[in-house]
Amino acid sequence: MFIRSMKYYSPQEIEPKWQEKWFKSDLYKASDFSKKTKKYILVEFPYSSGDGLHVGHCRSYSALDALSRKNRMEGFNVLFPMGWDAFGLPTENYAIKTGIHPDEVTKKNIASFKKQCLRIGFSFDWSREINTTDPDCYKWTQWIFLKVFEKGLAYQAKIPINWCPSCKIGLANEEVINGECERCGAQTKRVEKKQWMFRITDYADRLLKDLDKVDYLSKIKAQQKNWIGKSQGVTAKFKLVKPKSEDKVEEIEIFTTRIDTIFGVTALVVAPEHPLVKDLLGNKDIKKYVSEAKKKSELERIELSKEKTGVDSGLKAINPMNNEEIPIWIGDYVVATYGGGAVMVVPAHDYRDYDFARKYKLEIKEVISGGDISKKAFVDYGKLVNSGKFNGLGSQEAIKKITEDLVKNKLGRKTVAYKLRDWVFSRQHYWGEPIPIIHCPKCGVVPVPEKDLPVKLPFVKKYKPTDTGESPLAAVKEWVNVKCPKCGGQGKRETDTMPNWAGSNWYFLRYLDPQNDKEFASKKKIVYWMPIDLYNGGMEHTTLHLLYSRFIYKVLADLGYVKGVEPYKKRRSHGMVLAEDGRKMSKSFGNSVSPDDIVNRFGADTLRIYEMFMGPFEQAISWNSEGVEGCYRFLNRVYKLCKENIKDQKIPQNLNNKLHQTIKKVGDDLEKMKFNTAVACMMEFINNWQEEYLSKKEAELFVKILAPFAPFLAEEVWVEVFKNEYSIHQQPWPKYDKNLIKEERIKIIIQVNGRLRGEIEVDQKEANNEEEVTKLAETEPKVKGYLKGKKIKKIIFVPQKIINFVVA
Ligand code: ANZ
Ligand code: ZN
Repeated sequence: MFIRSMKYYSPQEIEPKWQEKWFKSDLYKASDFSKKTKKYILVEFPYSSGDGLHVGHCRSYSALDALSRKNRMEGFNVLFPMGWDAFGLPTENYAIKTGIHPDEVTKKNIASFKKQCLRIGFSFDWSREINTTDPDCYKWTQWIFLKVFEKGLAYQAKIPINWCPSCKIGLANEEVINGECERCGAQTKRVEKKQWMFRITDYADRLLKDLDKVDYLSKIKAQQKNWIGKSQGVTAKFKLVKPKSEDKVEEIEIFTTRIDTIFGVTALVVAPEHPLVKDLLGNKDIKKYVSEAKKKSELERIELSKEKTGVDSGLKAINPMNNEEIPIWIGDYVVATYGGGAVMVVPAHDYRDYDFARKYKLEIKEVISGGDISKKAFVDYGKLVNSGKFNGLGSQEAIKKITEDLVKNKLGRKTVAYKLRDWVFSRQHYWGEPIPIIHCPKCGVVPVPEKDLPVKLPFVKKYKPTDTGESPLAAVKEWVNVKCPKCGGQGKRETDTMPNWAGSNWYFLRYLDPQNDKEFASKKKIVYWMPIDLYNGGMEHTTLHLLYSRFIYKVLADLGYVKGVEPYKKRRSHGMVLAEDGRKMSKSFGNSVSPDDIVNRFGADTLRIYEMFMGPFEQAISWNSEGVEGCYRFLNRVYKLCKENIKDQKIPQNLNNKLHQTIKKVGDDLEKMKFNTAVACMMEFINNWQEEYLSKKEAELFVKILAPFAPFLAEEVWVEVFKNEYSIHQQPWPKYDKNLIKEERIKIIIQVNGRLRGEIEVDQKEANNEEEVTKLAETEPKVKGYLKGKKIKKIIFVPQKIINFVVA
């Protein structure tokens, strides 16, 4: 009803028309090796789930599309590609539920995502579209696996995974809540499984250092640094008291960043997985404690707010600095895989240790002065006390001295610890890239020869996970049994598949040369296009995807396949789009907004403008229906003005100034990714235009800067209303007249006790700023005399007009 009442603007008529024409005329094709300056703008490709495009995707795509369009108009050779991340669990689960093959599900989902993208008019170069489940594409994902393997960075290891016996899948730590499967609520188990691992930890230092070479949002850099988690510290050895001759363990190595507190150690705590514990399982309490700990995920165990638990091992150790005997406990807040899996407990100076000591009545011994340890742990640096010959030293100095002592006596060494773990690279699922490895009883692990790639995923009827935890591929005998490429004997294929991250590790390289069947991309094209000038994606991908893909890029760089050592010059993130009720949009809350719905009712341009206008790009914002309608009204008015408020006459000076200021601000804001203020500025401009007329030439300038935001409407006006040649999106970006962008100066009257005593001129913005105006008015020579020696009792300020000092 709302739409029918609109006399002029009909997105339903104009949008399909231009969508088709743009697509047919390849308007947004990027050209390899063009002399123009290249710009590679990338948005994260979507996981092509059955839910379709989300308004969150549209926020990122609309904004980066606007920037791409503007850069094209400025004469850059812009590459703005799109593809589909399509392997993974959601599709597999959907297939299991419905009985439709994942391949079919994927094809259907991709078709509908693409249709949505086309409807919204994103200027992707569709000739470069990729799909990670296409064998021509995953051939190269497998090839990269082989390169990682050849470089010695892929290995197999038995590691514990979270296993849900009901879903029969391995879960990531994040998917286990209080020991239960997030999907079905069943108790999960920790089971050991042989997995493929990538040695990303070998690259930890470079992944950290090279952050200096890139321009990422500072919170993104901070998150990457935290995730890598580099800690400089000391490994110290604590000898066991009177080890029995058959005991294998004679000493315990602990990692600490606070060796200055070593005189305050009142216990050691080892992880339940520590080798020492194996020999103690005869004790019922210990056995019970260890098996309980195994149920918890790592994340739960280290959660700071959780109560710390432990059990006394009965063993004792000796403090290497003062030879005191201390008890050894077993506690699950100690992580097995970090710093040796054992800690020295200093209750007086560490929060976790403090809680632990309070609970189990361990001694709390102050060795750093400055706090009140009867109340809580004092964790800052300070002066040493109760520390023998080190008393009086500051923490930093003491760390140096004590470390030297330990090193000299072979009781310790300097250590760098990283939080980063090697990357588990296998999944026991069907819907992923097969790992290109053959196991041979004679030759062991044999890589599939490059000429035999891709190892195609076999078509099967049953892709449910198996009871044994093996991938469903294990049941496909004809596929599994294969000749060993080395000796020709009977071998078996690896049946694990790659994780969902595998395709997204390198997909941005495939866009450069998507049809190449000799290389993942030609070196010449890589040299021309890389690095990516701007990469936008969700904050939730900051630590995993971003880190993984940087790692793979470095491996490829070390092997000479790519240019530079960092794939992304600049990384930005958009905030989430929340539902109108402020919650996350979700099917179960029934509060989702569908982009299709908005396009049906208001058109794609309204959706785009609204998503850019809704708020600062990097902030999470709730959807607001009134805001959508407001944007629709804006576009209506633009259309109407373009038809009605055009006159061939000289444009009023004020309006002309405003126009050029708008051109400048919209351009600047786009570069700074301040999309919301760019839209606001155009809205303000049409308020001015509303009361006046523009010549067609001037109106065209405005329509050009609107084009990146509302490409359909702008094209319609450009071609059908102004009768110009197709297409507005190939017009040069307008230049503003420098002389016209100077802000008008505003006159402000200065009064003292209500009498006119002077005046000042200030910029438009300053004229609203009481503090600024007061400062200028007080120091105005003519006014100064009237204020001298007087006390200002009150200031009355009327923005843009008057300031009155009331004095006594
Ligand atoms: C004694 C101590 C005294 C510590 C003190 C801190 C303060 P970051 O900075 O995160 O590296 N730690 C060492 N290994 C651990 C493990 N496997 N699981 C759990 N905690 C472990 O933290 C280093 C600190 O974390 C180490 O320094 C150790 O506690 C603990 F007043 O040692 B500290
Ligand atoms: Zn063999």
